[in-house]
Amino acid sequence: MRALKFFLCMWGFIVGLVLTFAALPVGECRQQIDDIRSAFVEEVGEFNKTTYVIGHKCPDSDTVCSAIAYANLKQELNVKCEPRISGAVNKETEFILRYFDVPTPPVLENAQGQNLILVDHNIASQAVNGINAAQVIEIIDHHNLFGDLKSNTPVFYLRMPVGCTATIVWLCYLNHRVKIDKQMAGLMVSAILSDTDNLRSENTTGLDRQAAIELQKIAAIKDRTKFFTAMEKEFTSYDGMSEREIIFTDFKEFNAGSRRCGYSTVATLNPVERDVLAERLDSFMKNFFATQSFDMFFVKVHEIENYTAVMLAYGSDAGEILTDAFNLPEEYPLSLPTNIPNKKIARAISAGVEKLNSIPSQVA
Ligand SMILES: [Mn+2]
Repeated sequence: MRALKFFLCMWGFIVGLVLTFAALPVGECRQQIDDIRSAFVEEVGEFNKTTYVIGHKCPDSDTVCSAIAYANLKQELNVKCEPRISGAVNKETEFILRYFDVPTPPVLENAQGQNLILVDHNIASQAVNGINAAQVIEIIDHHNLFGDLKSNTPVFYLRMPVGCTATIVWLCYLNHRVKIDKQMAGLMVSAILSDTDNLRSENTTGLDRQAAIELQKIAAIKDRTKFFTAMEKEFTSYDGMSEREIIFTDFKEFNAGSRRCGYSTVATLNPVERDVLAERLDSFMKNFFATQSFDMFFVKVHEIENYTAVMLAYGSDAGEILTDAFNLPEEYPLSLPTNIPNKKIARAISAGVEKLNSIPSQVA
C-alpha cells in the first residue's frame, strides 16, 4: 500500500514537471504573439476604438456565431470588440440565437473608417460595404484563398483547412485558456453542425469533431442529431418567402477567371421537398438570370435526410463544367451523388473556366 502511494506521488510529480516544462514555451509564445498584436493595434493608432468582428454578406450561422464568439473572446482578453453582421440573419441562425438566448448583433451598413476583424471570408465581394476604406486587423477563416483583399499594414491572419470557422475560434479559446460559457459553446457547436451538416460533410475534420463533442457537453445538448434536425427544420421552412428571397438566403459570389459567378445554397428536409423546390426555383431563375450581370449562376438544392443534392446551372458552359468535373449523368437538374461541399464545387468551376480559356480559339 505504501509502495503504491509512493509510486502515485512520484508519478504525479513527474507528470507535473513534464507539464510545467511543456507549457512554458507555449505560454511564452502566446505572450509574444499577444504583444505583437497589441503593438500592431497601437501602431494603427486606434487602440481605444472598438473593433468590429464581422462575417460575410448573406450571413450564415457560422459567420454570425463565430463573430459573436470571437468578439466575446476578445472582450475576455480586454480588447474592445463587438460583433456585427453585414445583413439580416437567416431562420436557422435566428433559431440558434433564440435557443441560447443571445441577442442578434447590430447590422454594420458601412465599414468605412472602422477597425475590423473578418471571420469566415477573405474576399472583398463577400465583405461588408466599405471594406476597402476599413482597417482590417485580423482575418479568421477556413475558405480557399481568393486573395483580392488588400491592406496597408500586416494582418494577423489565421486560416485553417477545417470545416467551420467556429472550430478555429474554439482553438483560440483553448490557446488563451479562456473558459467557454454555455451560450458561447452553444453558438460554436451550432455553427459547426451547420457548416458540416451534422459532421457528415467531406469538409469535416477531426478537429471539427473534437470541438463539436467538447462544446456539445458545455452547451448541454443531449441529442446532437435531434438538435441539428430542429435547427434545419427552421432553416428549410420557406413559408411566405419569394423565390428571390430563397435564392439570396445563402448566396455568395466569386470570380472564376474573368467570369462573375453567383452561387446559392438551398437546404431542404428530404428528396421530395428537394425536387419540388428545385423545380420552382428553376422556373424563376430562367427569367431572373437574364436580368442579372452574372456570367454564370449556380443553385445547389440539397436535402438533409439522405444527404444528396441537385444543381441548377445558368450561363454558357455552366452545366457542362459541372458535368465534366463530377462525371454527372446527362439530365437536368444535374443530380449530384452526394451533397458535394460548396468549396469543392467552386474549385471545379474555376478549374473548368481555366480549362476553357486554355483551349486555343478555332477562329484563326
Ligand atoms: Mn463557414
